[in-house]
Amino acid sequence: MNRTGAPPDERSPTLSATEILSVAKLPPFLLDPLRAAFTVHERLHETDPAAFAAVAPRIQGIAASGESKVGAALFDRMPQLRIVSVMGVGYDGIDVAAAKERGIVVTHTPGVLNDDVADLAIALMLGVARGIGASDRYVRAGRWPEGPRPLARKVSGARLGLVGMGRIGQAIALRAAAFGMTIAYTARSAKPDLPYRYFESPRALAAETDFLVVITPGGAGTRKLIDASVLAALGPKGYVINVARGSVIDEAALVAALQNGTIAGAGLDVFENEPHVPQALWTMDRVLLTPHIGSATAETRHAMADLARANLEAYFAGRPLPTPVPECR
Ligand code: 8YV
Repeated sequence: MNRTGAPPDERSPTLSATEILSVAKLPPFLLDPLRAAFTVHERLHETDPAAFAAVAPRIQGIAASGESKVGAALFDRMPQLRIVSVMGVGYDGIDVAAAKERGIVVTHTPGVLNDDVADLAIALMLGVARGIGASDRYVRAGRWPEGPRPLARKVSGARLGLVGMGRIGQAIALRAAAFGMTIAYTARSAKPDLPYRYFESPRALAAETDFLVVITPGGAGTRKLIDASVLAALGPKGYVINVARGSVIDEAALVAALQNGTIAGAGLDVFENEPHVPQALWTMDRVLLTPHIGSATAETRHAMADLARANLEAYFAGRPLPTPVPECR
């Protein structure tokens, strides 16, 4: 028996009656506790539209991932929907304006993934500059006896340009400082408390940068922010690292810039049309590619799952939300 006198395995009657739709393939360490607390319909809108139509009028919460796309059309199927909890810091796939119009709050999981995403940005920067991927393939192909690999590019002491200086941007800057890098950034506005040089545009920043690291939110406001002109400003010795969203870079322009030698290389964790990566990049040694793994460690994904669940539970228990998105605060 627990403190309320109910058997320990009994769900709270209010919560268990609350119906939740998961709109993404969520990990078991989020889905299982959600199932224990709520009635969860797993991607029913995709797998069984008829069954979804029957339950949609009762659904009060959505559990989503950072890549989920949810907008007015889905909201309108669920008149009782009150909360969208995103397991991810990015929520550019959620139409927050449409949610707010319908009295739906949106929450996300900031903070807990800063270290991992910053670590991956550094790993991609070092990896592409030092040719880690290509070197690994060289050894595995038994080619070392042919001779040494071409000389690589030194990272320590180089110029880092951050596109975005939020929580994760600052975590990247701290790490880069330990590599003796000169750090500059662009963002919507200067952050005078930070000791880094501010540039008003990505193009101006790129012109003074060796490694341009993109870590700004996705969405309409940043779509194709990094275009052909920014890549041209970065120049033939410059590298692009993207750990933000594929939408922030004009991918066709990036592929062309890599093919033409307009820039030196790229380390990419995110793409315009995931999980599809332009085939032109597959064979290029001057790029390092990872499949959107910025936050993908066991420690961090568990922390994100706990926070995503805490937001849902707080909402339905009438407690303050731990981490609503800024527009819903
Ligand atoms: C994950 C992400 O891909 O946090 C984000 O914005 O893109 C990622 O951490 C995803 O959201 C995990 O559910």
